[in-house]
Amino acid sequence: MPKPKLIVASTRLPVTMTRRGDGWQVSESAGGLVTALRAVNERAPFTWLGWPGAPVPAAEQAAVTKELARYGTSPVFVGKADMDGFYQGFANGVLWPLFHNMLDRCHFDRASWHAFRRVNEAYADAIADLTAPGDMIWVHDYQLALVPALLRDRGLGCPVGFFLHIPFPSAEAFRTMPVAAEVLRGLLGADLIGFHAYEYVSHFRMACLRVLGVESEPKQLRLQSRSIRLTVLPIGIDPQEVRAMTTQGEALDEFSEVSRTYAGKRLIVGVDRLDYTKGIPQRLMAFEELLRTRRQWRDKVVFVQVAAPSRTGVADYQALKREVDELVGRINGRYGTSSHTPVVYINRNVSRERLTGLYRAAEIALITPLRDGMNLVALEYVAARDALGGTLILSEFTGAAHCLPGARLVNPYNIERVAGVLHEALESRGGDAESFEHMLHFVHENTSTRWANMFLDRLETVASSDHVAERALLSLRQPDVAGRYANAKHPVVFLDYDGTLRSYVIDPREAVPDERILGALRRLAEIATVYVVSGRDRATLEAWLGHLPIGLVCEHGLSIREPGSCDWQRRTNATGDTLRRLVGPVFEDFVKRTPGSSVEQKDAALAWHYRAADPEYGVFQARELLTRLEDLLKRKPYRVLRGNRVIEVRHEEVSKGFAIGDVLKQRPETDFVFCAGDDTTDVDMMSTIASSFDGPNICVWVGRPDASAEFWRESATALLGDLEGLARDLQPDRSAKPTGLAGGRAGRLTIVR
Ligand code: ADQ
Repeated sequence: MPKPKLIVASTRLPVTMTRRGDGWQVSESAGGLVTALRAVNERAPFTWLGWPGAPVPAAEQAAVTKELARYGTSPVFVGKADMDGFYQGFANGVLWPLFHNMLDRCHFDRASWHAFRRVNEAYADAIADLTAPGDMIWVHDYQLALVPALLRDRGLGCPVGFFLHIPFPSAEAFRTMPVAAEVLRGLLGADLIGFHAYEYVSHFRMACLRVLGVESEPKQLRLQSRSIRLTVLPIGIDPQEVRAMTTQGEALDEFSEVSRTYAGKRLIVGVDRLDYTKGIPQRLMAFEELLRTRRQWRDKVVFVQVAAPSRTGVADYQALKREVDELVGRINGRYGTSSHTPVVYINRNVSRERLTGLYRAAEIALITPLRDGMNLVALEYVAARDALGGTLILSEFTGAAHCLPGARLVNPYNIERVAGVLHEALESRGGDAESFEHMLHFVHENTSTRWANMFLDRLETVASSDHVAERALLSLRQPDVAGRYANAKHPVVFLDYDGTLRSYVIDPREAVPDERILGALRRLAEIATVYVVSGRDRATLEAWLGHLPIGLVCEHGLSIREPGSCDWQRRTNATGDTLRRLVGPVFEDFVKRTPGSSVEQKDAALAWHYRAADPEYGVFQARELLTRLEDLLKRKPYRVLRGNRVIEVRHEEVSKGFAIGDVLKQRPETDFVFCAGDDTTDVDMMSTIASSFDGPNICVWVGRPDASAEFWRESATALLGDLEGLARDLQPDRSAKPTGLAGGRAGRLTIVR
């Protein structure tokens, strides 16, 4: 069996293909992610999947793929038009400004959104092609936000991690996006989502609640059939590499040149991509304000701002470049002299070595983005200054501000205050050594290697906490498995519906069975007695599956409709009367206290719905109600079920386990049972089979391994493949065609407990 591998996906590859004459040239790039993942390669080699940097004609794709494989990378080929819509149009024209809280810069258009979807699908296809069961997938950043769910759609059951490198905006901002729900659903395909700061997690949770009505806890979000872990993991850098750089080559040259050129002057540095989120104009204005209001610094301070050109084809970025050029001209015009230029503006890429030398020469770093996921420059500055110490003036709106309390935090919009803090920093020569020491400690502890390893450890934990090792992935081809039903003449199949037969959807009304599900059930019903055992009500099951020759169990086991019959039989005498007397007043009290909530009276259950209540307040009230019910129902024969924005109380006899126990009692000839489920209510079915059926059986958990079932399957789609296989493999026994109860007659169930 091939070894499980890691697949990393990001928009760009760590190498870029450029056309040279008839062929292609590969150049390696060194971004923060490349550094971070270098160490991962030492842990286990991985394949890095992404766009090679240029459109590649179909005829040359095989050669390019082969070349890229030499670098451990694999290409996703995307045409120019789609790439434009995906990258410039939606990713950078909508998600980038929106996630940085800059709503007025969002330019939403449907065509770009469609291109975004198509490119995310191309990534999901490419990943699915490379993946084998047991592999792990790590998807990076907002451009690939839809990939996790698209991987689930393709039936992949491997652990999928997603890391968001930029902030997550407040729910209020997020929900203005016309496709907010689709983007969230895309992300929720992941098993683990990483953020730089807790603030982003809390925004994300609020967006899930407000946009999708999905509740969560600080560290996880439970969907019907699986959990998504949320983790705060600020990225780091490689401080040892920076430290080593400072003592040699270009970094040392730059340090010496800058120190010589500005000898006797006080040096402030700013380094960014030229992006409107980085707050460069506001920063220049703050520096201007310093020179205007504190004359003593006018010929003594030099501010070196490096701004790497970025997204140069986009109008907003061109306007920003003009604005910065003008501001630099204005400040130098006003405060420059023949022997002194206050702002040195470098509008190009500078090598990492040169940047390190520059950081090291500057006693103050002015890093004031309006919003920034983390900000690596802040960390690089601290690492480069090392034992020299220094002052870091940092925007409070960066992820780094959450980790570097030794920095002087500022609001970049408050120009006068930033100027004031600059003044204080210049006054207190050398900065505060203790504060700097704290920051240096953080930078050396929280390295990029540690970041990547911790993320992967957590992703592995997600997989192993689900007992992957103990539970086997179902394969009908295995002799031990196939042997269990090879001679079965009276097989019975119990299938949960949501999350088991039909993959998870956020709005339960959308979970209509498709042709493949209906076909599989129909074929299986020709040779086995099939029951769909669901929490859904009668009407829904009848509407969706009522025309098939299968049995239906509704409301978690309240009533059964036998195969071939149109009548529903109620399984228990338990009525809702006692329950209404006991729990009704409490529910009514909560309805009064929670505007928008309501009570639903079911046959043998009572439910409190709060979907229409304020999402946040609803969750709060639900927690209170659960505590009240726990007290009230102690030692009483009732069970509390927590569903999607509903709390339901029902008699304990109303359970899927009791229901299938009754079916099996009525069908003593049963010689094989197949059972599949995916949520807590299905555990009861598995326990009933374990305790009261001693023939051969196969119990399968869908979505992940679970202690209650011997086997597991990655997804509903994968299970469907098994059901189709089962329908082919089972030996039909026409004489025992199971249309009803034993004897082939649609009988009536009258089971009273
Ligand atoms: P960026 O927005 O690119 O990253 P940042 O974290 O500051 O922002 O990283 C920039 C990198 O580019 C740094 O390593 C810096 O040294 C380098 N750089 C900047 N200017 C340069 C220049 N003129 N020449 C050469 N190199 C230059 C996104 C998010 C961040 C998050 C990172 C990592 O927006 O918030 O910190 O991803 O998760």
